[in-house]
Amino acid sequence: MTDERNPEYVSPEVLDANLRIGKPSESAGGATAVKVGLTTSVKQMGVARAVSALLDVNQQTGFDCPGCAWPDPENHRSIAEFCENGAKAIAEEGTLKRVTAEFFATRSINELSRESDHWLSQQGRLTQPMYLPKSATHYQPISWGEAFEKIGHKLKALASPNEAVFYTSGRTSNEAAFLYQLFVRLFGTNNLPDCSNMCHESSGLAMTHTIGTGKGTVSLKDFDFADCIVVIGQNPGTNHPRMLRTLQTAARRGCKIISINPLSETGLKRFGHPQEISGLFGRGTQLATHHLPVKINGDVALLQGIQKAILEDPAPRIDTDFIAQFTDGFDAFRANLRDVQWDKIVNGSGISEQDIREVAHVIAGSKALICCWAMGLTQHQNAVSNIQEVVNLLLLGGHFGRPGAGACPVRGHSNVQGDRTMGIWERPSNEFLRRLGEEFHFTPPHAHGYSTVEAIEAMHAGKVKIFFALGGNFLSAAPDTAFTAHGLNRCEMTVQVSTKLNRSHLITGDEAFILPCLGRTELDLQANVAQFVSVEDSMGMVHSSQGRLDPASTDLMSEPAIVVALAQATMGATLGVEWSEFVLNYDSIRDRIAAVIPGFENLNSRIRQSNGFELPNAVRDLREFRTASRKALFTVHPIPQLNVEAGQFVMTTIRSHDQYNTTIYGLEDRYRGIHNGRRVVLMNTEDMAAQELSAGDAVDIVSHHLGKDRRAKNFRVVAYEIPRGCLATYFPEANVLVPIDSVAKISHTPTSKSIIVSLEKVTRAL
Ligand SMILES: Nc1nc2c(c(=O)[nH]1)N[C@H]1C(S)=C(S)[C@@H](COP(=O)(O)OP(=O)(O)OC[C@H]3O[C@@H](n4cnc5c(=O)[nH]c(N)nc54)[C@H](O)[C@@H]3O)O[C@H]1N2
Ligand SMILES: Nc1nc2c(c(=O)[nH]1)N[C@H]1C(S)=C(S)[C@@H](COP(=O)(O)OP(=O)(O)OC[C@H]3O[C@@H](n4cnc5c(=O)[nH]c(N)nc54)[C@H](O)[C@@H]3O)O[C@H]1N2
Ligand SMILES: [Mo]
Repeated sequence: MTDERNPEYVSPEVLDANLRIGKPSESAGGATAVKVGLTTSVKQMGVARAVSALLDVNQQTGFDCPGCAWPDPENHRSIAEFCENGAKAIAEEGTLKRVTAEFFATRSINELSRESDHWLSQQGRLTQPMYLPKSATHYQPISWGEAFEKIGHKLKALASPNEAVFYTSGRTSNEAAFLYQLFVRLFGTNNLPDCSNMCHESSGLAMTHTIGTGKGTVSLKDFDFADCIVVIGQNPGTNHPRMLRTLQTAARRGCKIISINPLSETGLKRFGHPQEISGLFGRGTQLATHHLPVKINGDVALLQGIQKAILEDPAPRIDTDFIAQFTDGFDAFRANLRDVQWDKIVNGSGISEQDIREVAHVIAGSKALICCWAMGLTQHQNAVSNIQEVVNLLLLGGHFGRPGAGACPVRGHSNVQGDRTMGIWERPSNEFLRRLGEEFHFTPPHAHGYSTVEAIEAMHAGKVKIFFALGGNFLSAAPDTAFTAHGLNRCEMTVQVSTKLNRSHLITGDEAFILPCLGRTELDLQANVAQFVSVEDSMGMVHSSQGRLDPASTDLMSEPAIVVALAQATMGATLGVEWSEFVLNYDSIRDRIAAVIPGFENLNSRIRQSNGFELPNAVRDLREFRTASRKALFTVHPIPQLNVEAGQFVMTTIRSHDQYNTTIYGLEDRYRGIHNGRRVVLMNTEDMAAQELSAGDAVDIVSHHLGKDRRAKNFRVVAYEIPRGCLATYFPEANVLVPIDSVAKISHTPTSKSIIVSLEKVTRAL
């Protein structure tokens, strides 16, 4: 029996039998993107459902694409703002395949856990609530009422509310997120870790300290005025494909585009817009005018090199008025750069002094500079420094609070930014808690809760009894998969609110629940009235989202309804909180959001405007820096030195073109030329020769941290254009290698982009 409840935690570690390696593509988008997007949609949803869904996505009255948080253009959205990976995200949710009670009756969780992530992802939509009793081997159906009763009973019985952890992934709407954090705080804890802890946490904290806001400082229209755009540590061709259109428009105006990335990603080379004839059939527009193949985690060195080169000019082209009026710390910053030696910069970044000077020349000449970044900067030990160096670069030229310029952290999940605005955070500000408490007449808990990594450690220490997840796939997204699995196993109860089957349903506490919910694309009827929700994109635009597709099953609940039922089962009637009214009409939730969250005044009328509305942003709109000193801060950082021994490498973990985080759509990473497989490690050919490895060899990857080794078996070596000393492989297969105790300073984000590893050639029989 016990053996049956001890599944294997990670994907089966088997070599991909049919792996095929071709050449990386030279151009992104084009006819192939349309073909793949449409074929996937039709295959999953059938023609009628596919057409209906694709016509509705990101239209002013339709639903918000669950693909990414890149904003939609105002007023000129073409019919079906087409995006291959958006189409795939919609197809995954709109699929006709179903996971039913019979599915679970015939498969134990142990059997299911031996299936690959791809297989799990492709079984279709969850259709009814399921329950895994203590010691049982199979999930069984349960009614919604009974499920909430059991969960509520368990929550009420805890010795302290801090023994429960409430995770959120970033697809949750503002309405659901607001209710969820309200419930959790009324219940008595700030244990609200979220996917942001593993994503842009470093960006938020780095910017709050230096410029007084955790959000980006540009709007989409600023891209029309920029003369130089830096894209650093981000792969928009795959993860934010609609951004390529923005870059294309800028490139056609002659805007310089600088890519800083260890890999030369296809999406930054050329782009053919699928809605243009020339885009479908031509070679596409050249995007990046410069590409710097920085070493993994060489960004601080590189950015300091660029800044040093700018300041070394006898008449530096910097904005001295801005620096004098709006900033602090410039003298110390300049003194530090004077002392930094060029050989340290060149060694640290892997880029020659000449190439750095050339790019510095372009940036110094820019009158309106935008820097965009994503996970390539945020998931390192020195992630906060990485982002503060980007801020330094922008401050030098005064690129804040002026048209066409600013900081642009490109968010991942479609409402991850909104969830934070709604209060999903384990470290809420006192001001937020004060307003929440005043509106709902209670004293919210002030002690900080657990972040994602802290929650996993607390599970291990036996301090967490109940883990509740509103979306996401905590097990596979988190670092150190085996460690996280043991943590979840130690919980008494785990609950997953999900749309699709994933590994977090298989690695559970003593008792487990799967609560299936409506997705973005689906009609949400409450009391026979179609409801809509609101979301905030990466640039602070708030707009409505309303699904129209028939729900995957008649037994799904909406996320707001689930949160309300959970609250009622746990706390019964709460004075001053009209839980049942909230479900009947989401306007009543929005009224309370408007009362608590600055910038959301009159939400119910403004959300009904055709393009929604823009949240205020003091840096962008007023050139106001709300730091302690009311000045923007230059900051000084050491060039990081990772402890890499001979024969070891720094490895980054990346997304393929055919996945959404832990949901694996397929096995094609078309732009990188990798087909029919995912267990690959990309390696420089000179490193391969030095390690006596050939393309196609089977290797285990072993990570090394504080004397502890972790192993992921059976990867194939792929010769790739990547700087020496660097390796790349896919997330989430590699998460077993990410040490739980290797996190970014200040933000505690797992260091998934710089793992110290060695490769061991497989000698066992294959
Ligand atoms: N289709 C699709 N869309 C998505 C997602 C998805 O999985 N699929 N995920 C969503 C989410 S949650 C997020 S957060 C975003 C993620 O979007 P990205 O951040 O673009 O995703 P990653 O694949 O992690 O890519 C990181 C990029 O950084 C580069 N990189 C790696 N290490 C370094 C480094 O040390 N320095 C520099 N300069 N670059 C480095 C990699 O080569 C890669 O190009 O996308 C969102 N959109
Ligand atoms: N090694 C490594 N690890 C990483 C990263 C990395 O780059 N490298 N990236 C990190 C990042 S940036 C992120 S954001 C995290 C992602 O962490 P998560 O957000 O936790 O993971 P996802 O894979 O996006 O979650 C997928 C699941 O969400 C559920 N789902 C989808 N839509 C909905 C919905 O509308 N409602 C509900 N309730 N559920 C839904 C489905 O059941 C699906 O199985 O992973 C992090 N982990
Ligand atoms: Mo993310």
